Parts: sequence; structure tokens; C-alpha cells
Amino acid sequence: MDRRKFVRLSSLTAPFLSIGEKLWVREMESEKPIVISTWDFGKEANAGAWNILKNGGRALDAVEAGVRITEADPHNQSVGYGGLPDRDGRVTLDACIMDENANCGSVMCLEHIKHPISVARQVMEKTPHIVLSGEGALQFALANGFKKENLLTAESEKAWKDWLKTSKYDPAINVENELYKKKENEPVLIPGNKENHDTIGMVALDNSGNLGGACTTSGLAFKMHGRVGDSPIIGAGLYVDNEVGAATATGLGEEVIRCVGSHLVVELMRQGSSPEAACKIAAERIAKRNPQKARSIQIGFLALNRKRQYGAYALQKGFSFAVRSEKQDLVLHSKSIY
Ligand code: SD4
Repeated sequence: MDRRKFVRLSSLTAPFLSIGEKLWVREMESEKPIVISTWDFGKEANAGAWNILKNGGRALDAVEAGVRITEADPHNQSVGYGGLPDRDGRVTLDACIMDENANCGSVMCLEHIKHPISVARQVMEKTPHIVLSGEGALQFALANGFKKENLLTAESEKAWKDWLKTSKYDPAINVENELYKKKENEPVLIPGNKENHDTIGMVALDNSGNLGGACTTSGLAFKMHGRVGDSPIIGAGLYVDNEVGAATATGLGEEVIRCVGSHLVVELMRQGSSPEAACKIAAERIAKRNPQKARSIQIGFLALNRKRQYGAYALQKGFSFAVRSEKQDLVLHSKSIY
């Protein structure tokens, strides 16, 4: 029996229910929407999602609307418009979206379109496929009314030109203000490294008890042209299972793909782990495989279960996430292994 039917029926039969059943009804009746997303700027994106959730809207609509705010922000240099380009100076975007029925859509290495998340949604809704990439994704977007735009802002072009001076290809993602480097088996803190994580992953639970998720990024700055990270890969950068919960990831995508991170987190929740514990086990798995590498990169997992519990865990300090519900509008800092 679904939640609504149960609540409707139980309001008629409430006098005859056991105490346990009554508590469960109260719990279900008080079920309110919630949305969580990666990094501090998730707060602004959550506000967009919340406008839909608070009016009884669908989680899928909420996460799409939420991450579109980040995609349109020229100051966020790793999502959508204003994203840092690849090493050839091209802004290539990755995004995916997933609903409560395991419908999903994804675009990889999409150029010139400001809102890849909405193209991903149309791939999901209008095609028999899940993923469109590169030129094909662009053709599909243009055929479906999206506008071709220049996404390279002056700021990002300048950063690329500065990078070209050395062209040092070092696709590691750093950590906030400090990078651990192994020296004689001891981690050494090197101050001054700037955080450059900006991917937004967002998952939400709506008033009807359905989950949805979205993830969108321009990926690693100055990557090889054609490089695709975890963010548009269902199971890696994002996973939603309406029976259990949803998870998303940020950080060095290659390592997230290797462990199919978001799917792993959801499956751990299925086996009984809390969201935070599931994220921790997934991060530990990455750290265990290659501890030396794990010390020099960042990966953060973020998860929500059907009971509206949420949690996060990262390899390094500095991973923040934003939470919005009727009673909460917060930015929290995740725990980390190192
Ligand atoms: C990627 N996971 O392309 C993305 C990058 C990212 O914060 O999350 N940056 O690998």
C-alpha cells in the first residue's frame, strides 16, 4: 500500500490502530520534502529546488530547477556557463538526471548549451536512450530548441591562457587550503592551495515520498578534450533508488567511476548503513585501494535515504554540503578520512 493510501485509510481507522501503527502514521503524515546538494553554493541551488518542493512539486522538477541556478552562474568555474575549458580552450559539459522510476538521462562532453541538465532530462523523456555525447548531444539540444551560446567567459579564458603558459597536465583535484603530500611516510600540509571543486550534485525527496537527483559539471579544468568524468555516469556521479535513497559524488571522477561510487553508497544504505556511514565506507574503499593517491585528491559523497536522513563523507577536509527542508537551511561540513 502506498503512503497516501495508508495515511488516508488510517485517518479513518486511527481509533483502531495499535500505538506502534499510530506512531508510524504520525511519522508518515509529517513527512516533508527535503533537498541536499554539494558545496556551499548548493544553498542557492537548494532555494530554487525548495520553491518547487514546498508547493508539493516533484523531486525531479526540483533538482532540475535547482542545479540550473548553478549552471547559469558565470562565477562558478566548474559548472555550466563560465566553466573552465578543456586544454584546447573548449567548455565541455557533463550532466545527468534520474527519477523515482529509474528513468534517467545524460549528456557527456556537450558544448555551447548553458543548461546541460535540461538536455539530459529531454534525452530521458524524448529518446529511447540514456546517454548522448558530444556532437550528437549538441545536435539533439539544438533540434529541441536549446540556444547555441558561447560559454567561455573572459575570466575562464584568462585562467586557460594562464594555464597554457606551463600547460602542466595534472588532473588531480585539490583540497581546500591544504594539500597532503607524502614525505618520508608523513603527510605534510602545504598551505595555499585553492579549492576548485564546483560540481553540483543534488538529491531530493518530495511530498509524495519520491526521490530525484541531478548532477552537472564542466569537469576537470584543462582536461583532455573528450574526457568524461563521473558526473554524467549513472551509478558513478549520481544514483537514485526510490526504495532506498539517493546519492551523488564530487571530486576526482576517475576514482568515483572506479568504484561506481553513488550506486555503492545507495546499495550500502540498502544493506542498513546510515547515509553518513555509507558515504564513509565508499570513501574508505577508495582510500584503501591507493592510500598515497587518496591523500592528494578530493572526493566527497552525499546521500539521502527515504527516512529523510542525510549524510556525507569525504577523503579530505573541506567538503561542504547544503540542506534545505521546512525547518533547515544550512551549509554543513562533512567529516573526512584525512
Ligand atoms: C569530474 N567529478 O569531472 C567531476 C569534477 C568535480 O568538483 O566534481 N569537481 O571528475
